[in-house]
Amino acid sequence: MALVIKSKLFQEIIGGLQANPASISPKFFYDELGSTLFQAITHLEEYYPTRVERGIMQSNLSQITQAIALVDVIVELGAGNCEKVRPLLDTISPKQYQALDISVEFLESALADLHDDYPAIDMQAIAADITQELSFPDLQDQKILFFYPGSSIGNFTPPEASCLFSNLARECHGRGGLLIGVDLVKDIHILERAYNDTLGVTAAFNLNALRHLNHLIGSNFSISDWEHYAFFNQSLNRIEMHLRAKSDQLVSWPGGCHLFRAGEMIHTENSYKYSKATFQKILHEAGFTQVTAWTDPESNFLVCFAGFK
Ligand code: AVJ
Repeated sequence: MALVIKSKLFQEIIGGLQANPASISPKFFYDELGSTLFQAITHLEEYYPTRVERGIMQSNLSQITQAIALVDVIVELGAGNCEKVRPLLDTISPKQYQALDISVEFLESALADLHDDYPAIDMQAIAADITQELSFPDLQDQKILFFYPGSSIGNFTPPEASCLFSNLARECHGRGGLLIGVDLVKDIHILERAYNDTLGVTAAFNLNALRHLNHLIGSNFSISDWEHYAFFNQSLNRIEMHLRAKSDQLVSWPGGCHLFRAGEMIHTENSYKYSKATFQKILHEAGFTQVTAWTDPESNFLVCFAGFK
C-alpha cells in the first residue's frame, strides 16, 4: 500500500517536472518546515489575508454563529496550526472537531495544544489530500460545518472549486453548511506585495518546495540556483508563483533527469482571487440554497456561510 502511494506521488511529481511548462502542485510546499514558513508568512505586514479574515470573524462573530446555528461536528479543511477555529469552538461548542491537513506532523502537535484548551470536544487529526477524493461516511448522521478559511480555495481553479463545493454540499445532506474565507480581487500592487515580501519569507516558502522534492523523490535540486517569481495574472485573476532557474540546471532523480534551461520556470502555485458576486454565485450553483457574506471595510477579503434554507 505505502509503496503504491509512494510511486503514485513519484509519478505525479516527475510528470509535472517533465511537462512543458513544468509545474508541481502547491501541496508540495507543506512539509514541516513549509508549514512553519507559511505560518511566518501570516505574520508579515504585507500578507493581509490571514489578519483581515481574523478581523472579519471577530467583528461579525455573533451574526456568523447565528447563521451557522447548531452543528455536531466542525470539519476543517487544511487546518494548519488549528488556531482559526478557536472562536467557533467558543461560540458553537460542537461535540467533535476534525482537522484535515496534508502535513500531518505539524497538525498533530497543533491539535494537541488546541485540545488542552477544549478538553470536552472530541478531536481528530486526519492526514488528507483534499484535492483527491472527499467523503465522510462516518459523519452520515451528523450535522456538519465544513470550515475552509484562509483562502486556500484559491489554489483550485474556479471549475475545481465548483466541484469541491458540490461535493461538500452533498456531504451536508441538506443541513449544516460551509464557512469559507476567500481573497478578493483588488489593486494589483497590494496583491503583488503580499507575495513578494521584503524579508523574503515567501521566497523561502516557495524555494522550500525544491527541498521537499529532494526529500520525496531523491532529486538533487540545487536550491541556491533557483529564484522566486510571483506576479498577478490579471486576465486569469490569480497570483502565480514560479521558481526560475538562474542558470542551466541538470536535475536528476533515481531513474531519470531533466535539463532546465537558464530562465526556465516551474509553476508552483496559483492563488485565485474572486469578486464577491462571482463567489456567491458559485456557492449557490453548487447546491447551497442560502449564502451570507461578510467583508472588511476595505473589501479586501470575504467570509461566506453557505447553508440551506
Ligand atoms: C495558503 C493558499 C491561502 O495563496 O495566499 C502564501 C499560500 N502562497 N504566500 C495563498 C501562499 C504564498 C496561501 N494559501
